[in-house]
Amino acid sequence: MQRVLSSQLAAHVGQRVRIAGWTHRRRVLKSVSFLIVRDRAGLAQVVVSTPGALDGFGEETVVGVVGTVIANPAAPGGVELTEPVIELLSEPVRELPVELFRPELGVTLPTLLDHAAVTLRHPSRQRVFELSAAAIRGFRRVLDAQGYTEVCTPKIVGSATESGASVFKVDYFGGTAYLAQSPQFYKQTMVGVFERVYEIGPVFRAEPHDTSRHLAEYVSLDVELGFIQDHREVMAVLRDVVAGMIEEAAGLGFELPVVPVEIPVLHFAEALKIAGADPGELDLAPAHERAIGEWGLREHGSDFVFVEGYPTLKRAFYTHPEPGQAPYSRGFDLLFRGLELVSGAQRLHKYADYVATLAERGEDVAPYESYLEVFRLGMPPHGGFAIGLERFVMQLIGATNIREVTLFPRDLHRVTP
Ligand code: AMO
Repeated sequence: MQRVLSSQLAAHVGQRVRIAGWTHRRRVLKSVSFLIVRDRAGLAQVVVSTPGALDGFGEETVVGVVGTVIANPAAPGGVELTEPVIELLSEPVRELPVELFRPELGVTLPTLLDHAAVTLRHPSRQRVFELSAAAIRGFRRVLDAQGYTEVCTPKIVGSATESGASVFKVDYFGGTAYLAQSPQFYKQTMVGVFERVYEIGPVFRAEPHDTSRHLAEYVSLDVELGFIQDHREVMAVLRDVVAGMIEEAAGLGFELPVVPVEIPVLHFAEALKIAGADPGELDLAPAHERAIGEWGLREHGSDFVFVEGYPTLKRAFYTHPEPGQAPYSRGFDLLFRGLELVSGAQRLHKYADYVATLAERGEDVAPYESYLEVFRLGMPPHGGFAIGLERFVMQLIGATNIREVTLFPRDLHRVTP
């Protein structure tokens, strides 16, 4: 008999059907017992009248149940299965590290993560990752519609790309390679082929910070596009992409913010003033970002604020300076509820500018030769950005720690499960 999902039972009243899933809860009463089966679509109630029939079916045991569907307004979904024949599909489960049938898991973060493969089964945990999946779908949908090509670039690479962020070294057949901190160089290079590209993939940062917003491995949603006038064009694409990601999450039961058609934009110098920071600061500290987030909400009713014109020297070497406005660049960040969600910029596109900027920073050109080749061979003005997926979900649901929205987080202290 073909399997029916819990959410489809209402369409089968009066019929015999087969469901399958995990024993979410077993309630043994005197005259009748209930087996609540959880599948990917939700919960189904099975009524058992034979005494002892549920012996051995501890919570999380995998079962198949053939039964007759009858209406019962008190049951989940308004229906239940009666006259069941229950089949044990997997070994009975003995001791669980957590009680998954409770509406709230109510465990500490270390317990949640130590037993991630099991705690993720809890409906409240599943929803978070359905939200991640929806965000990825929205990202793809908007860019596919605008003529972008999805690319998959290598994650084992020959050089670091993000000065400032640390890099993992790997032994590569006896030589040294690195885990990619970003698809930055490759996505720029691919503008020379496809004009507009995006990539969804893991990136690796040997983060020495033990914070609630940093991971050693996260999912980067990268975009790069050619033939732009300036970074403002890139910011407009980003606005549409974020709106699409949020739109796709509608219907999942989360309260979602509105992305204004015009996201407020602050110049870096103005942002320092609003945040009450020292005018000589070269970057925004987390407290400054929070103050700017509050400003956006107060002055514009917006959860999103763009900051543009970050000082060139504080941004990666490929960032385009703002002509005639030293020390400022065409680099920007998008803050979401007071946290940096996205970094982006117009890039340099002339070989000579790369050589000059690397020299200014006291860096050798040699390690970058294979990346820089393309800039001698005709590259249009271009720019792009990268959204941190986990940061996006974290801010969207108001999680206090990025690890809560990561399936299997990697950080200073954790590489398993
Ligand atoms: P950046 O290094 O600012 O820029 O990263 C882009 C976005 O990625 C997220 N992020 C992180 N998320 C979790 N853990 C971390 N350790 C972490 N580090 C960064 C943030 C951040 O805004 N190549 C550029 C992007 C570009 O210019 O296109 C880059 O990687 O949300």
